[in-house]
Amino acid sequence: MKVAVVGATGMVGQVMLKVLAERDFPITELIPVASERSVGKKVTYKDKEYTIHSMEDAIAAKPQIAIFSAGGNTSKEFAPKFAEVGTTVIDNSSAWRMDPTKKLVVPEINATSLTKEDKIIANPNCSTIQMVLAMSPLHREYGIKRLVISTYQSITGTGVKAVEQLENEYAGEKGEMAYPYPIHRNAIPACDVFEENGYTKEELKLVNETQKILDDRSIAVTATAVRIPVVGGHSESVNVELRAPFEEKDIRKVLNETSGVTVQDNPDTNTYPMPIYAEGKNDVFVGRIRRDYSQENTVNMWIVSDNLRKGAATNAVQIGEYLVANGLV
Ligand code: 2RA
Repeated sequence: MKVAVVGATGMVGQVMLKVLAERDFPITELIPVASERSVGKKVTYKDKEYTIHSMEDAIAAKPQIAIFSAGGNTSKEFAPKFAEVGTTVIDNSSAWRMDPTKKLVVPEINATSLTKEDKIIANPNCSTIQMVLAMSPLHREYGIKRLVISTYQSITGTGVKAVEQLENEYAGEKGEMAYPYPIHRNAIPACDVFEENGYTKEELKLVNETQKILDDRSIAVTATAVRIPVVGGHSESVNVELRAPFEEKDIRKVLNETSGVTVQDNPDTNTYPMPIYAEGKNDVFVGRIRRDYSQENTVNMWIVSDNLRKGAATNAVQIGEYLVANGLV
C-alpha cells in the first residue's frame, strides 16, 4: 500500500512513522511529505532513510492513504487535492472535525460508520480522544447527562517550541518563548486561543467533538484546559453525571472491558494513572474512579494518555488499519 505521511518531520509526524513501523502497517511505498524547505531531506522509517517529497509529487503518486499532521491550513488546501486523485485522507488537524460532511473517528467507538465514500476522515483532538474512549461505554450503558472536565496538558501538545522553552527554563537559559509566561513551575490556563465567550479553542473542542463522536447533542459538557510542565501525556479530571444509578464496581468492569482502556485504580497501593508512565504507550489509562457524593448518579475519574500516540498518531493509524481491514481503501 502506498502511504503518504504529510508533516513527516513534525513531532506528531515522527511518532506517526514510529507507530506505522511498530504496528507493521502494510506499506509497500512510503511517501514522506513536509514543507518546501524540507523537500529532499531525509526521514527514517524502519531503519531506512526516505527522501521527503513535495506535496505536488505526493499527490501525483496517488497514494491509497495520506495521513496528515501539518496544520489546518495545509489540510484545508491539500486534503481535497489528494481526495480528488482517489486518496483517503486521515487528518489530524481541526480543519474538518466539525464539518457535517466529514466523520470524526475514534475507531473503538465509531469506525463502523466509515464507507468507501469517506475520502477525508477527521482525527479528533488529543484531549477529546482519551476522554471519549472512556466515556463511550458509560454513555452506552447508562447515558451521560453532563461532563465537567479539567485537563492538565503536556506541553508537547503545543509543539516543539514549547518543549524547547521548558528545556531552556530548566537549564536557566533564555530562548524563544512559546508562551508569554514561564512554563517551568507554572500552570497556564490557556491551551490554544480564547474565543469571544471566554473559552479557549481547546475547551470548545472538548465540548463539540464529544457531542459529535458520541452522536448526542444533549450531553452537557464544560471544560477548563490547563497547560502544565509535563511531556509524557495529557491528564484529565472528569466528573460524569449519568442518567441512571450505578455501582462503582460496574463502572470499573465496563471500563476494563473497553478495548484501548486500561484501568489503574487501587488507592491502597497508590495505583493510579500518571503521564510519566503513560508516555510511549497507546492505551488510555483510567483511575481514581469514585462516586461523587455531592450529586446523584455521578462519578469522578482521572484519565491519562500519551497525547502524541492515542491522542494523535496511534488513533490515526488505527483508522488506517480499519480502512485496510474492511476493504475501504
Ligand atoms: C494541545 N490539543 O494539546 C492540542 C494539540 N495540539 O495543545
